[in-house]
Amino acid sequence: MSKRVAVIGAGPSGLAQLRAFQSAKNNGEEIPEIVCYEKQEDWGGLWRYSWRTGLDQYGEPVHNSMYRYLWSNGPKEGLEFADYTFEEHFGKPIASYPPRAVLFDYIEGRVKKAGVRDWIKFNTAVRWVSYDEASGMFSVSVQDLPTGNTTTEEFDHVVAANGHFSTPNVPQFDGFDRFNGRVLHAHDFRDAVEFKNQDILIIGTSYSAEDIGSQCWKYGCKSVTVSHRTAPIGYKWPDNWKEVPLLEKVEGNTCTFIDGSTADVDAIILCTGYKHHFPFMDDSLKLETANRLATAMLYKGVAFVDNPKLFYLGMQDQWYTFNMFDAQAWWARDVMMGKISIPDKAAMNADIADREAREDALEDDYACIVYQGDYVRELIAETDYPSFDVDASDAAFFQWKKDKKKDIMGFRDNAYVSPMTGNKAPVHHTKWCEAMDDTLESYLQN
Ligand code: FAD
Ligand code: NA7
Repeated sequence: MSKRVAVIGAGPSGLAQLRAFQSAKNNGEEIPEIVCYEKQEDWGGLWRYSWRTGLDQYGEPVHNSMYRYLWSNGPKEGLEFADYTFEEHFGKPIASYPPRAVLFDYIEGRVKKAGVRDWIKFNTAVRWVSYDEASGMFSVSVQDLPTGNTTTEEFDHVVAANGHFSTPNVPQFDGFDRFNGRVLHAHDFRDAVEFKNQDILIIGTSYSAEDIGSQCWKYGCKSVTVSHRTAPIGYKWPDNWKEVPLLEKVEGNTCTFIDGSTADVDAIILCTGYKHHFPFMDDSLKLETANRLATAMLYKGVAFVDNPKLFYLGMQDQWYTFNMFDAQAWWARDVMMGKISIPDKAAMNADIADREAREDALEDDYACIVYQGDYVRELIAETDYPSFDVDASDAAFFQWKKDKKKDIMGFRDNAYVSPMTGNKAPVHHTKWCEAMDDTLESYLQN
């Protein structure tokens, strides 16, 4: 097979694509030549922690949005790889909410075993992707960051796996330019200890708001105020935590909210989400979508309708993560290898409209979980990705939602059943609130 495939990014989605091809190769199939471009010096995407913020040593925007002390925000039983279980990697069952370093180790374990590192060009940023109708090929221009040299190569297919939680959405509020403390976006948040003994204001009500607030609380901030645009989060928060309507203005250190109430704070953290950002894509190839379960422009949530030789992985809002990226990568692989055919454009657009309508009709988070679980099931049924008990993953997510409602600062102390092995995770040795050491060595102790 003389085809060539470019994969952009070596985070969980890009690595899923490499593993999908390597698995076909292992089964004796002839696979295309794969070149994966990764702008960082190592793999793992967001799970590879970096202390840097702003621009990196090459003047490149820092990709990392994760912070120190981050533990999985959902149970690991919802994200487990079907072809490489936690038990296989760690040699024993482990607790349900692993810290970042533990999940990085797990992600890395699978691709180390697969032996795909040589397919990746590290420190290489993709600068431009265009498509030539006449030749039917993509041109991919990349820059080697250490030398600055730019080169261009031709590919039959491109897989964009560059993530969408890296370019911050940064609204502005009146008085920010005169605020006497630090204003930062979640993307630049690194260490909760910085906010010890401080009163902090968080804007936003989703995962980053919840978790960064909880981190700051755990590591000793004086108070947390969370400002919402749509609705409060509504958990039973600790006494020094309150929820207020949207921020109206800031004068000195005093924040005034739209109901007229005020709070004096030392720092403001914008947990206002991220943008799908593809500065390297020609306009005709650029994905434009909201952060939702049914992405616009993507047939089966993966193939770009205007040019289905191009695939986007992991561009959905995410309940399911690693095993959803796998389902997408195996499906995209089989399209590229001619095992799955792409219908005409009208049928692809009908597929997207149907997914959007079904998402719009969902009534609550539980329905969203089932919707995305069904999507994973749909894709894996079309490939040889090991099928697994998606209902059991849904069940772990359901229980997680209930556990959060019961005790928002204690939900990570619970344990769930693996959909892959059927084994229940052990309860972690230390309560999340008291576990200050989040190293892999500490987490794995019995
Ligand atoms: P990423 O992990 O973002 O990887 C993309 C890769 O592409 C990066 O390595 C990047 O360097 C590379 N890249 C980007 N642009 C270029 C370019 N131009 N050229 C070359 N390479 C490029 N998920 C969970 O399951 N559990 C969690 O607890 C969880 N916590 C999260 C916490 C935070 C703060 C954030 C932001 C996300 C979290 N997620 C979590 C979701 C996360 O999106 C996924 O787990 C996963 O990292 C997505 O993988 P990805 O490969 O699609 O993207
Ligand atoms: P999300 O889940 O996209 O949430 C963004 C939040 O920001 C959400 O609560 C929005 O409120 C709020 N938002 C966005 N713009 C504004 C403005 N202008 N004013 C006030 N509030 C605003 O992003 P997260 O960072 O929390 O999570 C991203 C991923 O990181 C996630 O998958 C996790 O795994 C970790 P809204 O509800 O729209 O009113």
